[in-house]
Amino acid sequence: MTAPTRREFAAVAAASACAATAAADPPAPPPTRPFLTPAGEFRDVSRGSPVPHTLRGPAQVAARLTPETWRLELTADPAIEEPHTKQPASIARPLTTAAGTALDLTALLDLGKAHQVHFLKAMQCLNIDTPLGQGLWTGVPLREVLKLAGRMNNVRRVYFYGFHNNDPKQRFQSSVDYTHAMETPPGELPAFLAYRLNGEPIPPERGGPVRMVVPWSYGFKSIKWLQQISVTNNPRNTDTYAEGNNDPEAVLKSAAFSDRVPEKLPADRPLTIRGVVMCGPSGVRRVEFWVRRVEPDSPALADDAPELLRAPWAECPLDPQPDWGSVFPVGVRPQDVLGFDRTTGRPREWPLRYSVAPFTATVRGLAAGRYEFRARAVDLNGFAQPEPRPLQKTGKNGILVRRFEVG
Ligand SMILES: Nc1nc2c(c(=O)[nH]1)N[C@H]1C(S)=C(S)[C@@H](COP(=O)(O)O)O[C@H]1N2
Ligand SMILES: [Mo]
Repeated sequence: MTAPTRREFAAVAAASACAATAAADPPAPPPTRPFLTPAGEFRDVSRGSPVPHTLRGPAQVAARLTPETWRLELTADPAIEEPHTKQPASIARPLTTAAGTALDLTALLDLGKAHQVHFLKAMQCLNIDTPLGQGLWTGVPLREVLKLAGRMNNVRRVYFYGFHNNDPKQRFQSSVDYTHAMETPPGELPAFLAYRLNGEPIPPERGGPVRMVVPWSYGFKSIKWLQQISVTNNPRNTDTYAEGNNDPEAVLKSAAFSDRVPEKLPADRPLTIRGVVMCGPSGVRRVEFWVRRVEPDSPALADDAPELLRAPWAECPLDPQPDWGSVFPVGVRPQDVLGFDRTTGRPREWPLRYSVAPFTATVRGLAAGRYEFRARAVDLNGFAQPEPRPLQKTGKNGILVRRFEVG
């Protein structure tokens, strides 16, 4: 899928409008993106008919998608599978609407008073070639919610899903294994139930009132309109995305994503091309770029073409870190955000894991002609994008090609 995002459209339109109205002036460089994407400007990936976030009024109330009506059920999956799985999962205190024990938003926010976490995460779809948006997400770790159920037995995975019109065929489901849910290693981010995005309640389009956020994974694990958690002794991953030939345990790949560029650029001044680099668990050593001269009939270059592998890739600087005090919403101090140092209020590593950081390439001295721009990330293991996982169904990290003409 290559349809431009709303912001990319705006940037390209602004640049070409400027060129058309003032021929003597260079096209304005695309505006620098805000570090946090406003909730309404994320690219939306929502299944369903009708899509749950379009429900209004009584339909929204009936779906329990308002803050007052929202409930979370936490139950044990009774399934067994002879001969190997003889005992079903069990929990001491199920939370169900039938028994009046389901968790409501007030109770979840109360849990947040003791256990709330904030962190930056860029949402990325495994099947779309650029990240969807980056947010400051606030909520309660999944492990704290699971503890409410008391003693558990025979639990190997945690399945979860959101509202989907009570039509099982429309259910969009995901999961994590028990260990990932409960044992967050130091410095790692927990899977959590988010109730705020950029300091505001999560709007329906982004999965509010409550959304699961699984920091290390692609978007399909971050279930919107969360309403059901079911612990299971089924050892299998039954994620909806597995049905689409995706690796349902893929973790985010480190990858650079360059922005679209205007089709025509001036010859007499440096060109500025921006983008963002996603930081997966393998980190980002550097971002590099390469500009290739092409003719109208030049064949496309594969990501592993010898010409590309031997090309003179140049280091592309990351932008300076933003002024954190002004990036975060009122009431969120940088030192309280996971991944930030408790005393200095600065990120402990940069780029921050599971978030995107902007980069800017400056290209000088291009003669009139046609070109392709590419940027790629090199991770801390020395792998240059798309290695070590060129298989795109394990993580979207193809090298984006931006074509333009100079002069
Ligand atoms: N309930 C539900 N959750 C969902 C989806 C969905 O269709 N239904 N889509 C998933 C996919 S595939 C992605 S990539 C992200 C997209 O998040 P966004 O729409 O907030 O950008 O949500 C995920 N969560
Ligand atoms: Mo997705």
